[in-house]
Amino acid sequence: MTVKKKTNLSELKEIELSSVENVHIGLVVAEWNNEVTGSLRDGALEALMHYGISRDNIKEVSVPGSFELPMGARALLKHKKYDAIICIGCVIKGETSHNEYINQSVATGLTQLGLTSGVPCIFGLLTPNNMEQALERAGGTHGNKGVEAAVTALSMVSMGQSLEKKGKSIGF
Ligand code: RBF
Repeated sequence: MTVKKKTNLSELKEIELSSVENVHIGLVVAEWNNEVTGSLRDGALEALMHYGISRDNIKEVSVPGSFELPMGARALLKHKKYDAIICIGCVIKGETSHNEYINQSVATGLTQLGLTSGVPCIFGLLTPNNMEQALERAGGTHGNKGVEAAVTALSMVSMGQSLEKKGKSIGF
């Protein structure tokens, strides 16, 4: 299934970024439900480029499933090069409770990585009840959550930059 409704990038909020040419973003994409994660990835890439991030400054890696997203993020963090890491996955609720374990561990893992590294690790994980709900959020009637993940990543980079500037101005 192709992306049904594209998010209108021109309607995205303004984000103040200094030296945008020096901003590096890591993107970790889970292969499970790749019809969905592929659309989320495309949305994230389009949004990043809308804000002026060069394609050369975006490093993309794929991991087998969403459970591996924190490990993918950690592998990128080791390079100490990225200003934010966007993690994209889709865990569809099934007949068993696997989804609860995966979703919880991704949330905990990304929270820990972000807090310990100081690099925002963005939770771009869809947790729908079925494929229909997933597609609605991957370019369908509920927009594209990959775009939102990219906006969140750059908003956090901007927040970090603004604090650095303030620090300098008062002489620390
Ligand atoms: N990974 C996903 O990204 N989305 C899923 O919907 C998903 N469903 C799974 C269901 C079961 C029963 C299992 C065992 C794994 C599932 N995975 C899913 C894969 C998981 O994220 C991980 O790759 C594997 O468990 C190996 O660590």
